[in-house]
Amino acid sequence: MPKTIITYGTFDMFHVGHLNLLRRLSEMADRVVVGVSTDEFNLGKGKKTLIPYEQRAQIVEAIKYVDLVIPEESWEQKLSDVKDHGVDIFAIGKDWEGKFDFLEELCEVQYLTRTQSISTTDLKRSLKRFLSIPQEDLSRAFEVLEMLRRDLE
Ligand code: C2G
Repeated sequence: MPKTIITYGTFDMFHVGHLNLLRRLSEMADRVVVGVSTDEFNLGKGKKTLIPYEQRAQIVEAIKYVDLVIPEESWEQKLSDVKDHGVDIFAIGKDWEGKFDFLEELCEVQYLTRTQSISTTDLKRSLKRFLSIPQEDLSRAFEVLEMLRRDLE
């Protein structure tokens, strides 16, 4: 019997950590279903995404390891999703360890090791740091770069 696996996530600023997780899921089952958190649901999680839901869902859908994308709109939907999609395995990163054990009444639950040294939070922090550089410092930096470029010509 082909196996179905499901996971959920925001997948904002898609990076290699997200890709590694989705690849792992495709190695654990024949069919991969991904619940992508809607913008409204994320606000409830205290998360404001940079990339809107429609685009995040399109990106995840385009990943070759993924067979189906569904919107994640509530915490409660997981039980019915597992039933509706005939899920055999629920898997998610270890940052959620123990949080979804209640699903064990319906399917296998696995918490997977995360990819080290990459996260959307860190990417956002770097972007914020870059965007907080005073305008005059940025223009000065570009002037210096321009002079260097001319010298190297
Ligand atoms: N992830 C990973 N390695 C990283 C970063 C993320 O393996 N370096 C995994 C996370 O553990 C998660 C998935 O990628 O399983 C998606 O991560 P997020 O987009 O941060 O998902 P999150 O907002 O935690 O949403 O109902 C559950 C939630 O929807 C999970």
